[in-house]
Amino acid sequence: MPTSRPFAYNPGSQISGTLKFGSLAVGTPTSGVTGNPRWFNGPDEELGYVIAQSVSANTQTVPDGSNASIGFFRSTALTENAFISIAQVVAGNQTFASGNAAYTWLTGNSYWASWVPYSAGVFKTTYSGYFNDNVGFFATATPASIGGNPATSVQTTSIFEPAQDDGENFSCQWLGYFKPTTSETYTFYTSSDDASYVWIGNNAVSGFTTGNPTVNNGGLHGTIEKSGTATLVAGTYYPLRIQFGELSGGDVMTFSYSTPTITKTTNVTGLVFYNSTTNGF
Ligand SMILES: [Ca+2]
Ligand SMILES: [Ca+2]
Repeated sequence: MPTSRPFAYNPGSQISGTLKFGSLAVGTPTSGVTGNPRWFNGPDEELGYVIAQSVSANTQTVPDGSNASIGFFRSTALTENAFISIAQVVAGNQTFASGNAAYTWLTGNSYWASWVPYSAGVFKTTYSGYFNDNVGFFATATPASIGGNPATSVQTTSIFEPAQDDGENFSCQWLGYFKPTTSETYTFYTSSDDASYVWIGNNAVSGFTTGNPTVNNGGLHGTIEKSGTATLVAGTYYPLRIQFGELSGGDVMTFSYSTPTITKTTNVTGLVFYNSTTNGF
């Protein structure tokens, strides 16, 4: 996710290259926007969930002392409860049972929110061709059903490429979020043949390279397990990207995790989510 993004008051038709929510224009994903209408950077989304609203009559005071027609709210933490708390204030002290329920109300009432409509599971796409440790491969590769790998699928209980030989020269990418149940250091593992990588956190969305993965299990090899760690906060949705590829011979990818209080397991039930609008983040 971007750390902040540009907003403008736009009661007119949608501005090319932006999203329109009620009378708000929202720049996407991170690029600054210049020219008319006047654009404002929203609050840093790494620090909390952001809600933006249009303010009629140009009465929202902004830091330079002028007035604007946009106002922002930001939750105190990147957790579901913190988002619900601020959404309930914005909605006039309504009670929301979940972040998704709050998001539905907000977007239905012309607010923009950085909350994602989370659905259970991670979204897996399988592609023709071996990515060969080129993390940009997936952006232009062609989805295909290969062996036991559907072209697209959602994995909710474990994240894997089947241990059987599913063919040659293909790659898989998984996109979504990992929401830990505990605040501690998580160790993530992939056991793969051939290369695999895991990114947890904002690098998973943009800026991911073979130099900054949480788990680096790159290169051509038979089944090898590699691991890496990340210090996580309970209840936070961390962006998750996993890449894997098979050149020839055996093929498998198994994802697992452990912590000082959780025995190593492949079971991610209830811990992984994806945005079903984008099939990713
Ligand atoms: Ca194979
Ligand atoms: Ca292989």
